[in-house]
This record gives sequence, structure tokens and C-alpha cells, in this order.
Amino acid sequence: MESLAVLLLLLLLLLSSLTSSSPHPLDPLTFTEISTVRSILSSHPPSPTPTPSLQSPLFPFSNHPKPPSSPGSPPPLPSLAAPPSPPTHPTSRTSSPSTSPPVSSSLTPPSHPSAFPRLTSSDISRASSTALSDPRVIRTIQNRGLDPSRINCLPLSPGWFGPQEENRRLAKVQCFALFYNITANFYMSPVEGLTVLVDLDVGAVVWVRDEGRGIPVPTGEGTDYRYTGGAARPGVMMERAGGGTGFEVEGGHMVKWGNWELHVKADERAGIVVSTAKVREAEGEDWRTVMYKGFASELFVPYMEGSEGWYFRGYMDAGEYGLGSCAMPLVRLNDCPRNAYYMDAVFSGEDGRPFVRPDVICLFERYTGDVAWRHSELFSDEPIHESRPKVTLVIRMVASVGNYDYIFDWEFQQDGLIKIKVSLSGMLMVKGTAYQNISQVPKEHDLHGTLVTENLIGIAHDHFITFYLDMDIDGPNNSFVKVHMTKQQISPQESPRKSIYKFNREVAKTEKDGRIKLNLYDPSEFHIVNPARLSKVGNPTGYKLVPAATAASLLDLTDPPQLRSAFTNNQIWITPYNESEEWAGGLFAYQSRGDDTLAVWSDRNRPIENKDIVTWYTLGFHHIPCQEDYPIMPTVSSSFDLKPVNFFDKNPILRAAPYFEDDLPVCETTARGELPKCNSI
Ligand SMILES: *[C@@H]1O[C@H](CO)[C@@H](O)[C@H](O)[C@H]1NC(C)=O
Ligand SMILES: *[C@@H]1O[C@H](CO)[C@@H](O)[C@H](O)[C@H]1NC(C)=O
Ligand SMILES: *[C@@H]1O[C@H](CO)[C@@H](O)[C@H](O)[C@H]1NC(C)=O
Ligand SMILES: *[C@@H]1O[C@H](CO)[C@@H](O)[C@H](O)[C@H]1NC(C)=O
Ligand SMILES: [Cu+2]
Repeated sequence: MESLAVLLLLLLLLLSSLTSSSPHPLDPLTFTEISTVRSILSSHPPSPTPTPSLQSPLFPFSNHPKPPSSPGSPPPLPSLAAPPSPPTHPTSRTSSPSTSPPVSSSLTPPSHPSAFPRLTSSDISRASSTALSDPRVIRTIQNRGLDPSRINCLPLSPGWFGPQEENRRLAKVQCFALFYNITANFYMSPVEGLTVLVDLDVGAVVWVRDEGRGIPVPTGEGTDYRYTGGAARPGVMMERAGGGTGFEVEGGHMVKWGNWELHVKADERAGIVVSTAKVREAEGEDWRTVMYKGFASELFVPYMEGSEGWYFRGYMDAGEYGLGSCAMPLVRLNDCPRNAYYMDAVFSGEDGRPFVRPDVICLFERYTGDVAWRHSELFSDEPIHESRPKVTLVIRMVASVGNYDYIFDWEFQQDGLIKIKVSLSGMLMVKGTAYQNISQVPKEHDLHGTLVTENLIGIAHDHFITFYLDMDIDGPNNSFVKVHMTKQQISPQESPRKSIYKFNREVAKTEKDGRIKLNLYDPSEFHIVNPARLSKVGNPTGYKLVPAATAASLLDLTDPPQLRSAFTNNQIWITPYNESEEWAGGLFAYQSRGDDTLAVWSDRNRPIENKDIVTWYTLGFHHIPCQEDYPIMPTVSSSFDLKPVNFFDKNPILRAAPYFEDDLPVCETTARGELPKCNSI
């Protein structure tokens, strides 16, 4: 039998009859059960001819039983190692008690295994010490001016590239210089080009390659990320945001929060308008411009039904109704959390008289339990568990455009990211019908929607929200760069790999180059950069537009609603700044014919390189209604991000402080096994 036989043994595990409460069949193995498994396996010699790998037995338990395939089928068996076949002896965790549980060895491994279980911690330390005791490795390290006793090596899984490395457990060891008096972050100091192939079972170096002579090993300066510890810890430079209303609002509209400063107002047509957004890396540094102005320019909602009462339904909610006009006072404690600040709007009525719409915008600091950055270091002298909470500032408005409610969130993160999110709730636009049951609908009758309850069809439709984003990255003159990824074939002479992807930067010259239809299999990143402002290492500073789940219009380009809303023909457009071109569907959208849309302006194909440019992004939703949308819809959301890309010279919140007990006034931190206790303040 082969050495891996032990790993494929199947254990028929029986519960102690002393157990008072019976565990759920999907519970993981308990401490006691694992000990039992271990002792049973240890008392059964795995193989008559032990191979070196079995001198230190491997116990990589698979402690996640598969769920039963059907409610009536027997519960799964806990099994060992990877990758065993399905159990051949179905049983249950609660079968008859026995003092000597049987061990099944009916499953035999293939005689030439083509794969192995995962690395163990002794594999990892052995690989490292094996590599570091090889004289060739020591010499190579010394040749770089490094002390071999201050090197950390990690075994990297070698993958599979053909028969030459088969039938042995191998690791490719990569080494890093340790500068513990400077940093715990050894990953930033690779001994580049040094690769050591180690046979994990024999504990021997197979070969050493060094292709990195002359490449300097960085000293680790400025790379430590710990709050305490380390002689040269970075210190805390950033003001701590969080814990309630950590922002100021000056003059009713200028918002200062953490490392952001921006102007917020309500607009009758656009809803929230965010202007002159500036960010800085740390206290004391200059404010840098990011966005001159951003808002929802139009919201197009075409319905997919051609009959007399429905064909014309293709609303342009911003231009035809007004997102701000439809924004009602937010419901305290429910639309926004306890710690929210509310802003009023002053609008003018149809007679021109001003009126106040109270509480239409709320601002709040969000501490959601997300992580801003973190690392736990396993391969260091002392354990490191370093984490920073994500704290953001949310600016929210809800437009109730007739039946629908659109929740607009502008969320600012301390790492420089802006997330723009739209959530939909409210009521479906439904169509009455005589049908009470799908079974009554003839095959040839298309409902153009879903029977959501008796006598009501939720008609299929879309929502497209087109955002105007006048980005000013470090000033007004910016360029749009498509960072286009394509598959690159590699010749067998170059590498055992056959393909990788490469990316190249295509600077958009004119408006036609700035039109983007998203495609997963022809991907690009979309950067807005300042070609005149280079980072420390020479990259142009920029922000990238990062689409998330979205939808594109399927309508015919000459369909009247699509003509009027031709700004949804692409997901991204770039135009040169023009103060008359703010409303994607035209200055006057009501009964418009589509002769003053973003698509028409873009057809002029004006130059857009190194100019004050406007980025337009359309966030789309296809909405095939479902029963749960009746009688009022649970929210559905999607978003996109504006994320710094080579804008900061390093992680801008490296120096943010972690949270401590008193920084979290709402909930007490919980002890092991306890449910959270939260105070209502
Ligand atoms: C850290 O240690 C190295 C090697 O001992 C030494 O060359 C370097 O000057 C030290 N740096 C600091 C900041 O102490
Ligand atoms: C709806 O039709 C299905 C058969 O397609 C039937 O089983 C069900 O009872 C019907 N429901 C009602 C309320 O009539
Ligand atoms: C932007 O570019 C224009 C030329 O296209 C130039 O006249 C202007 O001075 C530039 N502005 C800044 C702030 O660099
Ligand atoms: C600015 O926009 C308006 C409206 O589209 C247009 O008439 C005008 O020609 C544009 N100006 C420039 C310089 O493109
Ligand atoms: Cu909808």
C-alpha cells in the first residue's frame, strides 16, 4: 500500500454514550472526537513500508462534514485528509455506542498519487531551515550584503508544470530580509531572484537558482504597520475619525471629516450635489483636489411592455420630476442612524417663492464592523495581529419619485475611496390582469413581467442612473486612460507558462475614445489621471472608476425612449467640460426628442486629453419583479467606486490608530462564547 493510505482511511466515528445532549449532524468534530480519531489512527500502522513522509504523520483533518444530500439521507461522516472519495459505509454520528470504533481502510489511494495534502507547519519550518542551511543559499545571501541569520524563507507551493517535478512533495522557497529593528514587514524586502527547490519529505535542497544579483533588497524603511512595538514604529499621525459625529459642517454646507473636505447641497433636479471634494494623506499636508462636482444627472426607467397603456412608460425622473423635488424629509432613526446630522433644503416653488424642505439630506459616520486594512503575521518572531476599522462618512438623500424610492448614498472612506450607491425600494408599477394563477396563462401569452400576486403583474423594466462626475485630480487638466488587459501567449522557450495577461495604457484622445461598453472578457481599468502630476516613483496621480454589478440597456437605439435617453448607450462617456452640458438627457427632458443628449454632444468628438474633463457613468439595474417585491420592495442596491490609483505614495491610512474599548461606546466587546451586549444611548 502506498504512503498516502493513511490519509484515505475512513473513520466510523461513534459518539460516547455519556453525551447528554445530542449534537447536530453537521456540527464539527469536538476536541474529544479529534483526540479519539488521532489515537485510533495512531494505533493502526498506516503502511507496511513506511516512506519518509510518514515518519512525521500527517493529520490534516477535514473537519467540515458535507451536508446530507436530502433531508432523509444519513448524516455525513467526518472524514480525514484530502481528497477522499465519498464514504462507503453510511452511518450516523448517533449510531450504536461502542468502545472500539471500527476503522475502515476500504478506500485505497491510487498507486501513483498526482497530488498531496496541504503543507503542515512542520513542512513550512523544515523547508525554511533546509534552504537556509544550504551553503549555496548562504553564499548568495552574503553576496547581497545580508546576514543569513536575519532571513525569513517561506515555502511556496510549486503548482504543476509537467512530469519533471512529479511524485515528490516539493516547495519553492522564497526568502526575505529581516530588519526587525526597523520593521515587522519583511515581505517588502524580498531577496529577489533567489529560488530554492526543496524536497519536503527528504528534507534536502534539489537546486538553487539565483537570477537576482544586482537587485537591491529594500531596507524596510517606512513599511512597519504596527501601532505599538518595533523601535521605529510609524506613530499615529491621523486624527481618529469615528465614534459618532466626528465631522464638522461649516456654513451649513462645507463638511470636514477625517482627511476629507467637501461641499454638499440639495438640488431640485439632481438631488445630492457634492462639490470641491479634497483629500489629504495625513495631518499637515496640503489638501488635494479630487472632484469639482458630482451628482445624478438623469434616471431613466423604461418598461418592457408595448401595449397602449404601457408603451410610453420610459421615465426620466431627474429631468421630468426632479430628484430633489421628490426628496422628502428623512425618517429619523430609520432612514439614517442615531448619530446622523440632517440638512435642510431651500427650494423655490412654482410661483418662485422659496420654501424649506427640512431634513432632506443626512450625514453620518458609519462604523459597520468592516476592516480598513489588517494583517496577522504567522512567520515572525512575535505574533502580530494588526487591524484597523473601516470608518466612513455617508451622505444620503431619498427621492420618492411616485411609486419608487431611490436612496442615494455618497460614502467617503479615509483611504480616499468614494463609493456611490443607489438602493431601490417603494412600490412596483403593476399591471392588472384577470389571471390569478400562472396555470391560467396560455403559453402564447407573454405577461412581460411576473404574476406577483392574484390579478397583478409586476412589469419588467430597467433603472439607469447616470452620474456626472467632474473629476479634478490634482487640478482641472486630466486625461482618461484605459488600462486595457489582454491575454499574452508565452513561448515555451520563455517560460513553462503558456499565457499571462499584460496591460497597456491607452490615453483617450477624443470623445470617441472615451466611450466604454463594459465587457468581462475584454476588460480595462478606467483611470482619470493628471498627466502633469507624477507620484514619487513617476506614475501619474489618478483615480479609477470601478464599476460593480450593473446593467446595460437592451433597447433598440432608435426606440424613442432609448433615443431620448441615449446617454445609456454606453456605461462610460468622457466629455470636455462645458457648463451647458450637465443634464445627460438635455436641459429640457420632458417630451424631449433626444436632440440634446450626452450622445449628441459626444458625437462632436472633441479632444479630451489633458483637459478639464467630465466622466459620466451609468449604473443600471434590470428588474424582473418577483413576489417578494409585493406589496413593497425590500431594497436592492448597487454601487460603483472612485478609488485612488497612484494618487497617494502609499496606503494613506497606514498611520490611522486602531480602536480601543472606549472608542466603541455602543456595544461592549464580547468575551469568548458570549453574544454582544449593546447599550442603547
Ligand atoms: C538596523 O540594524 C541594521 C543591522 O544591524 C543596521 O545596519 C541599521 O543601521 C539598523 N537601523 C536602525 C534604524 O537601527
Ligand atoms: C395554481 O396552479 C397550480 C397548478 O399549476 C395549482 O397546483 C395551485 O393549486 C393553483 N393555486 C391556486 C390558488 O389556484
Ligand atoms: C489646462 O490646460 C489649458 C490648455 O489646455 C491651459 O491653458 C491651462 O492653463 C491649464 N490649467 C492648469 C491649471 O494647468
Ligand atoms: C457647449 O455646449 C453647448 C450645448 O451642448 C453647445 O452648444 C456648445 O457648442 C458647447 N461649446 C463647446 C465649446 O463645445
Ligand atoms: Cu424596479
